[in-house]
Amino acid sequence: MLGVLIPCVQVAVMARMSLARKLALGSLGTTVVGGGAGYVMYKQRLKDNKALSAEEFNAAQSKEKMSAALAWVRKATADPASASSGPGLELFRYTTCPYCGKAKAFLDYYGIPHEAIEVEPMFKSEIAPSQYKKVPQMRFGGDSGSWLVDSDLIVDTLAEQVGAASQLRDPDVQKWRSWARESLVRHLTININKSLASAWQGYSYIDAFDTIPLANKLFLKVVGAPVMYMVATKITFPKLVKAGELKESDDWRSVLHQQIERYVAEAKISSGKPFHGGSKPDLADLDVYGVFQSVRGHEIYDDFLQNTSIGPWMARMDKLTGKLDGQ
Ligand SMILES: N[C@@H](CCC(=O)N[C@@H](CS)C(=O)NCC(=O)O)C(=O)O
Repeated sequence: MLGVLIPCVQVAVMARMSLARKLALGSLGTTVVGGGAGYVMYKQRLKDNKALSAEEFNAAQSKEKMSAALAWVRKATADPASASSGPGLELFRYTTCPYCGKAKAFLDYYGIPHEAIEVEPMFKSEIAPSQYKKVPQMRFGGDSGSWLVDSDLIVDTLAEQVGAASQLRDPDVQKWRSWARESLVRHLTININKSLASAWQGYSYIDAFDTIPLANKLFLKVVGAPVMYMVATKITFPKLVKAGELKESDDWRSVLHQQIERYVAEAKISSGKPFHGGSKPDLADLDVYGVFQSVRGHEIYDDFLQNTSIGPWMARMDKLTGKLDGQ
């Protein structure tokens, strides 16, 4: 609320100033107020989000319901015609969440029928019935159904059902999965939130969702963009420096390009192999692709398609996950 009210005050004060001063003061005011209010909320959310682990939550689900749901996943992938009589699978996600992208890429690639439900990030009412507070979350069987949460636990559990279990023990697949989840997510985060304008653009995706009220959309941008800017520059960036993945003086965009080229080179995609997995994508390809999808539509996505050699792989992945069919 505070973050929405104060910009209205700013507008009145700024009416007499030059355009340049208005812009400078406006963005400073939005950063300070939105960022300040948002940072308090952010700290509280971190606490709430940690209250229950994904493992504890998954373990508390009905074993019978879960094994029936997993049997349906096995049947649906082996015999797609049988899938319509299933329990109904919902994937609760934020479009811009890289972990949600991993779960979505898996479901799309294996053709597991599901409904993707956009969670409104401020109040998260869509996942209110669940005690676990982060996304992605999967629910089989509607209101009285059972939940499976956390992208790695979702992919690992479903991989066992679709004949990809051996990949979970392949060190090279696991190496790239953890690169996607840790390095790639962080490099994208700092690049996307490098400036307030870029962080704001990162929130523009919500404009496409009629389910999210206008006031929430504005609130999310005014509060969310400065928070993401602060998190990226004050938390994520120092973590990357500490991990030796970036130097203080480096250009963040060039380092992102180098990271992407590492995947292309080491997965041998540049030397004619279509995927890390060979002729078909494996779990490494799916996780990497899923993380990339969280920034699809942002300027950065077009930038790395143009300025690295990931493009042909991305196009092949788009085709196999049905992205080109408008999903
Ligand atoms: N380890 C989890 C991480 C999930 C996660 O951090 N999701 C973020 C969105 S990208 C989230 O839900 N944050 C809590 C919030 O928005 O309140 C996974 O892989 O699923």
